[in-house]
Amino acid sequence: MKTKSLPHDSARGHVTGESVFLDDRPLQRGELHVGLVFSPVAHGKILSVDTSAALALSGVAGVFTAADLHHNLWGTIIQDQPLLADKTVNFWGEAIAIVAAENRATLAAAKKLVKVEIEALPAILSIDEARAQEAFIAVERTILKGDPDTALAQSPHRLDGVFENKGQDHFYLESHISIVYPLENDQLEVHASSQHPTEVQHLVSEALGLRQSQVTCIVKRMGGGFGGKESQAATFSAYAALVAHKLKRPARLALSKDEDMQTTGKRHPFKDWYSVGFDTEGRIQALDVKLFADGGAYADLSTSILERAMLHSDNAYHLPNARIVGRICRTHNTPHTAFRGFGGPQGVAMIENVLEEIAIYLGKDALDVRRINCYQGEEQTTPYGQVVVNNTLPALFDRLSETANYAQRRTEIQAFNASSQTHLRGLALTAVKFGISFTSRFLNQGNALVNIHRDGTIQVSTGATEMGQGVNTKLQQLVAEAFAIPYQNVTLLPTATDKNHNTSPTAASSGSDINGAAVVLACAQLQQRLKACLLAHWAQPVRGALEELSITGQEDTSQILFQDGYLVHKDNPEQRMAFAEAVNLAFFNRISLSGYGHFKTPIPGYDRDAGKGHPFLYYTNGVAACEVLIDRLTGELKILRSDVLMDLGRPINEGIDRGQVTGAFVQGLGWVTTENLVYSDTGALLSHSPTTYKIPNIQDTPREFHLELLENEEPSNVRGSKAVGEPPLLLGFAAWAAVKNALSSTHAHYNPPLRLPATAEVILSCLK
Ligand code: MTE
Ligand code: QUE
Ligand code: MOS
Repeated sequence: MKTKSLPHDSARGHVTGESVFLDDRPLQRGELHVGLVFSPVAHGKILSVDTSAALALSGVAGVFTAADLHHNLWGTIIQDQPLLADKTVNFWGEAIAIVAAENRATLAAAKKLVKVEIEALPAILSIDEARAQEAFIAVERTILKGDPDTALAQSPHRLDGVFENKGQDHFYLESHISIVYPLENDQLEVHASSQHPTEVQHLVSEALGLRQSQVTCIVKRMGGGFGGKESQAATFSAYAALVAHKLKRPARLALSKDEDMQTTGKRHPFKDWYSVGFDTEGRIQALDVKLFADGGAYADLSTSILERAMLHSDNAYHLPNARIVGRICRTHNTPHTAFRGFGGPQGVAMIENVLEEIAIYLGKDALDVRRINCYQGEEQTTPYGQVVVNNTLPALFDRLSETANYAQRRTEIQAFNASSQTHLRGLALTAVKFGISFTSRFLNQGNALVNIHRDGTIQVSTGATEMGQGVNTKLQQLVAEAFAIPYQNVTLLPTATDKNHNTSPTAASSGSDINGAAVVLACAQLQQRLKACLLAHWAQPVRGALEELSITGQEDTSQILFQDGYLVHKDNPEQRMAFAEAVNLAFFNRISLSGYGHFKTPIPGYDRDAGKGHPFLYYTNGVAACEVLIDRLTGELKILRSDVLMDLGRPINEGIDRGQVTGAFVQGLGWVTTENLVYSDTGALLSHSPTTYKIPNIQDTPREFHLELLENEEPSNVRGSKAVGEPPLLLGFAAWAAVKNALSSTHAHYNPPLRLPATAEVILSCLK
């Protein structure tokens, strides 16, 4: 089988039900069911918490509050959030108490018996209110390039505007869950559905006052993460761990879908104020923009998310002069968190909307405006000072406008819109240039353990967690290719902090990059040892009874290759040894068959105080064209056709990458069109189930979908590949731009005040 499109290692298991998710683990003897008591107000003062009635209920094993924690403050970047609210509550759904019961029914009854007295206080629920009250988290950040004030004053044309985009729920199928087993000597075995096992380990140990070496976190797989299980998953493990540690019984905490949606963080809503100066062709001369993110009640990952939004405010377009200012609003919403794109989509939506508006203002085709602003050549510099090299953007634009038949369809759409009384069509082609690497340099490292067994099969473990994105399959392929053995002989182990420690979250699309590179390093050590061992054996095949091969690791072994299950002399294919035989040769000569690789991404990094630097190893680029149909009477939207073209370098597994592009693109479509989070005026989420929160279903996907990958190779990354997980989500914005294009087509220079998401209701209100 060609390994290029080897099926996802869970493909069969997910369909047959064989794949084990956390809640599939059988209950242990004495295992407790754990649940949380949540704040029923967005902001308030806690007057009292009375647990006596709950504790008195038969079948209740324990009720815990803030005072039971050794350390009650957490936060991935800034420690500002209590695990259990103590004096005040700052968002609707904030956890106040933990209840542990013998069964689910008792748990549900006991949660209702915990009496919390709260004096409600006025709540800040929007970016506007937070700005009015100057409620912010962390400091204001600025990226400055050139002289935007002068350039703006000297530009022939100028537009000023406000752009608003709303949040998005992760809608993973598996809600937050954790199971904790108490072991001897106060050790804990923590099973988590988390993208960041190391953070789980660290938070559990800190919250309970244990040493980090007493806590092991294991992640077999997640039923989806999408960023929602990057930071916040750790808290649910801490709650379950408290119960397991205090009561010395296994403890399981599983949120219901409604609890999960109501209480956990979402994609950050943003509101941006911009001024843009441009010439008569639409070429941008200066951009001056202020981005405001709704961070919610606590910092969570907001500072890094805002940073990525600011670093993507250029997207694929060269800005000769720019001022990009960012600020996080402190509101009484749930603390918002990582979500596929990590602020990138919010930055990109802002600039793509600006380009659409420039086109409307000048009466030009938006593709022409985008094409002349797109980064050209190999020397142009981003606002933060990184030079854009290996730039495939112009080629992507030019190829997709051809293959999607853009010009001809534009003419047809104009004719259609001129003739139809009931419908409007729109077309847009947007781009993505997504920076790959964490913008905090220390996160760009990974480690891998590769163990070869005596029958020639291999077990591999890294810090990468499997959430459906297929990282295990990619790592399996890298190992199988390194030794030229069948992929079936390579097994990926569950991620666990006792095998791979100090790991980064599987995030920033760099899971396969970083862990893949670490795996390749570990394999290289083993390759070198096996080859050196074989050379020594060939040099002296007959030895005395106690003579042992010895190797230094420095031997020149370049004449030996791994081919088709053998180690082969490159000049003499007759001279060869089967892989498993070579493994045994090494074993009997007491040579280590375990490889450990540590990789760090070779980048200088980003100085956030200066707003300058070289944060990214490379960019993943792509373009998408979307054609939409709007019902003028109802505002209803259909996506008629989407064409996606991406530069993913030389994919490790093309099938998995195509799946990632398709899934991310559709998730992006949901964000920009139907996924509408509706809150009560007191800050409770009303749309907290699939009946009220509309994610795309099969009917909402494009009727016609074309996906092509550009042939390329990324010289700086593992095996020439490029990261794929997040970037295609940002291409879903093409649908939004197409809606704006359709709405604007009814009157010359009409700039519809379209918000994001463009729900049917919003579309209807913009029809002129
Ligand atoms: N694909 C699936 N099926 N499920 C997920 O939860 N998460 C996305 C993306 N693709 C996700 C997914 C996000 S937010 C990221 S950062 C990457 O996968 C992480 O994995 P990678 O770095 O290995 O690509
Ligand atoms: C992209 C990301 C992350 C990021 C930066 C990115 C991310 C993440 C962090 C982060 C930053 C500081 C910390 C920390 C984590 O930064 O996922 O623990 O102290 O967690 O550009 O996806
Ligand atoms: Mo992905 S938002 O970086 O977990």
